[in-house]
Amino acid sequence: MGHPASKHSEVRVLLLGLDNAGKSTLLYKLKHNVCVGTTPTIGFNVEMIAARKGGKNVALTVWDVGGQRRMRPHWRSFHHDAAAVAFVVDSSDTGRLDESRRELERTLRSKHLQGRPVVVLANKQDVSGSLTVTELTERLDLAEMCSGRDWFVQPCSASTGFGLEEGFKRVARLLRLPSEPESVKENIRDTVHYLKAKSTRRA
Ligand SMILES: Nc1nc2c(ncn2[C@@H]2O[C@H](COP(=O)(O)OP(=O)(O)O)[C@@H](O)[C@H]2O)c(=O)[nH]1
Ligand SMILES: [Mg+2]
Repeated sequence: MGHPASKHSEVRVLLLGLDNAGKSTLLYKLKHNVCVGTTPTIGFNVEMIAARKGGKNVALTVWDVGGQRRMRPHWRSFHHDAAAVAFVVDSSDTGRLDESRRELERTLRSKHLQGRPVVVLANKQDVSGSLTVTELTERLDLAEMCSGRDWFVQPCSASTGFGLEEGFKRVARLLRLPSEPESVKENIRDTVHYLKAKSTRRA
């Protein structure tokens, strides 16, 4: 359960991808278009984005920690309570697709990210000759890599802003709010207590 006074849930989204994919540009663009607040931090960028989910307000804190080599030892703590992964790919850089695929594969192996949804942001769609969503999906072998979790490929351009809002709406749609599994657990616990109490009374 969230804090009773809090009107919205806050969930962490990891913004990952190779260097030069466009993560910083994308976050900057989001900040100026759809962002509700910003927290200056050391060693990484984070922006808070307002979203809606199931009639509720959700604040997505989007963490860009990828480019920082010295942050790598801390990645696990970032993975720990991440609700979703937004993975940025430079769709115009076919030469680095294999590297991108390996990076995503490595990320998804993290035990903290099991079952978490992935939205691949097929960035730089404004560049002529960039790969389409279908081509990227095949070349990154996404169906295989993301089996067992929800995933989606969103075409976008961090330069123009095209597709960014849609991408994060998709993130909000696919993720599970932290309170969801907990309230299910609470329900189960309450039910077990109730049944136990009944059966003791009857015995
Ligand atoms: N044409 C184009 N260039 C982009 C786009 N997004 C980022 N870039 C450029 O790609 C380079 C790397 O972007 P940056 O945000 O620093 O990538 P990061 O290393 O992932 O943070 C910069 O020169 C950006 O201007 C895009 O959607 N279209
Ligand atoms: Mg950057």
